[in-house]
Amino acid sequence: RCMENDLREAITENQLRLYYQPITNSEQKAIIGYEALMRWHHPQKGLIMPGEFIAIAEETGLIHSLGAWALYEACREAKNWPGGQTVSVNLSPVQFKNSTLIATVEGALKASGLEPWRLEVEITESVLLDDSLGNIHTLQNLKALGVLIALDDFGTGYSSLSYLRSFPFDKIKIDKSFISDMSDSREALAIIRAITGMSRSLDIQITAEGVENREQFDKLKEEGCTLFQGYFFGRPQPSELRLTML
Ligand code: G
Ligand code: G
Ligand code: MN
Ligand code: NA
Repeated sequence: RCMENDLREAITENQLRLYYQPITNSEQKAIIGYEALMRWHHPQKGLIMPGEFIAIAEETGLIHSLGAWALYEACREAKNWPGGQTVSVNLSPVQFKNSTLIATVEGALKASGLEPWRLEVEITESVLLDDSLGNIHTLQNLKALGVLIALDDFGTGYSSLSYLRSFPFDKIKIDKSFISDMSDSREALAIIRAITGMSRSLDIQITAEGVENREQFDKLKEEGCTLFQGYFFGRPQPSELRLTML
């Protein structure tokens, strides 16, 4: 497996980078956080996106070292941000189900000195499909460390909404497909409304992902989204080039 060997080398040869995409509040005045998105600077092939290597990393188990690296690196870089913004790190389901996760998150916080409330982990709702006690324990252990927990790509999985009751997530991120379809799909808009309506009664913050224009931004504000992320505000960039003002 050529890709597998290359990926192994990516870790040891320092070819991985995190790019940071800004997340803003509804006043659109402040950047309150960044999502860390992994990039691979391959010495021959150039820039490789996570869509091309995360699945292989999961199949081969390399995701454990990749994921641990991302947690340590994100905390280390965020510690240097004068604005004190949060940093959101995506967790693979494989990582989430692994017993070493809590120690890894704790290690990243300790090594960097980052305050735990400045780290947010993002998990996809598909992780919670089985609704098992193990999931709840993992979420509780993360919570006990003081980190924030976001439910990512919301609306794309089998939204069994019952788990929103079993565990208090800090944020829900509406999948970008609903935002891109919102203007010509009544169904997409209806789902956005259902999510924001529910969030109001559960007191959970809603992030709209993939906001690409002013029209979408205005509409989503009107619908009650409170946090926004997308190319309209800024693209993912290396830490030193990240957008710091809107
Ligand atoms: O920018 P984008 O192409 O970066 O990301 C594509 C997908 O890859 C997203 O679904 C994102 O959640 C995932 N991804 C990006 N970075 C990471 C990472 O560090 N860990 C994991 N597990 N997934 C990531
Ligand atoms: O982890 P998640 O699946 O949410 O990752 C977000 C993905 O969405 C990343 O691949 C990121 O690069 C991408 N993204 C962020 N903003 C936009 C946007 O405005 N439009 C589109 N099409 N993709 C976006
Ligand atoms: Mn994400
Ligand atoms: Na998402």
